[in-house]
Amino acid sequence: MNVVAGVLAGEIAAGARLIRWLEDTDPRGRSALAELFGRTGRAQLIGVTGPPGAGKSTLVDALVGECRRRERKVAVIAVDPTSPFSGGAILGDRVRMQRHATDGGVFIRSMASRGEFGGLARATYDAALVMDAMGYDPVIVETVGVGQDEVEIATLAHTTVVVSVPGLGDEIQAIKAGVLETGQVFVINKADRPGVEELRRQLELMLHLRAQGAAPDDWAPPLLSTVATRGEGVSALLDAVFEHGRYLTAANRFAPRLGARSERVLLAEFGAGCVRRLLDTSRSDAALAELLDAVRGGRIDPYSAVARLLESTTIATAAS
Ligand SMILES: Nc1nc2c(ncn2[C@@H]2O[C@H](COP(=O)(O)OP(=O)(O)OP(=O)(O)O)[C@@H](O)[C@H]2O)c(=O)[nH]1
Ligand SMILES: [Mg+2]
Repeated sequence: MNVVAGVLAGEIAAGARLIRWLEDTDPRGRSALAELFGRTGRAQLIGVTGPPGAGKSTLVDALVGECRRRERKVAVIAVDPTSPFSGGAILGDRVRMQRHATDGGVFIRSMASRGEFGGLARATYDAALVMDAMGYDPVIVETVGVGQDEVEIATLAHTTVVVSVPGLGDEIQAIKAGVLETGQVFVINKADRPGVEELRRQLELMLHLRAQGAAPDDWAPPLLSTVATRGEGVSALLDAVFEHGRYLTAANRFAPRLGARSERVLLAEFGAGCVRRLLDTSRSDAALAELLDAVRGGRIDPYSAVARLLESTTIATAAS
């Protein structure tokens, strides 16, 4: 099977294989992606984030159902909650998502947390590109809003849906600040629970404060409520999300979102590549090996060592 042709034809097996290659940093993945890249940039990437147990998966599942009713091909990236904050829920997610398992218009992928910093964000970016090239639109990414990786992923999305729930105490505190400031659609899930009014007041205040620093043509984030388990409010939520997609397109901000993301990937990958090369070089370069040894031995602080590296010709050769 030609993977590129398969992905462009929307074949799930081809897409799954390419995503696996990319996760494993198999060189075939990068070259296939290079061929596909021109066919990306169409899908609206929707991040769904919020505290553990907020009902994100239930909500995503309901959004998938709503997309299918509207005859949209929809993909989901579920970031495996391997963090201690939310153990165990992924199994439930899988069971719930099973009802879409035989529907070719739905493509669901789980991503496990990577050891390296930012690895999860990159794997998500890669998978989203593949799904986009396969013709899925929207692509929904579910993340638990607790870590830096999650904020990274939220900033990857065209539209970030911030889910909060009543009854956690200081609800606003449970949402990562970066996400609160950048979210485009706010939703109170579990609106069948007590405490909805208090939470609504908190969120309205936050949005009010945010609006004071906004330009007149900036998007005004709506505040909605849902009962995901019963599908209530889900259609209105999807409307709001698509409305934001149209806003971005009209304001010429749709493509730049992904472009900015690609630029960050470039810089991160370039940095990692330089470090790899530097370490390789250190095997044959005595001065460099000595400097690394001095840092390990505590004879020089790492910042001074970096300054020395940047001045030396070694790094210039290593990076070229
Ligand atoms: N009462 C009520 N319960 C809900 C609602 N939405 C989800 N739940 C329940 O809340 C629990 C957690 O739902 P999940 O969808 O797994 O939540 P999550 O945010 O994906 O959880 P993690 O991925 O572990 O962070 C489940 O038992 C759901 O049935 C709702 O609107 N009302
Ligand atoms: Mg979940």
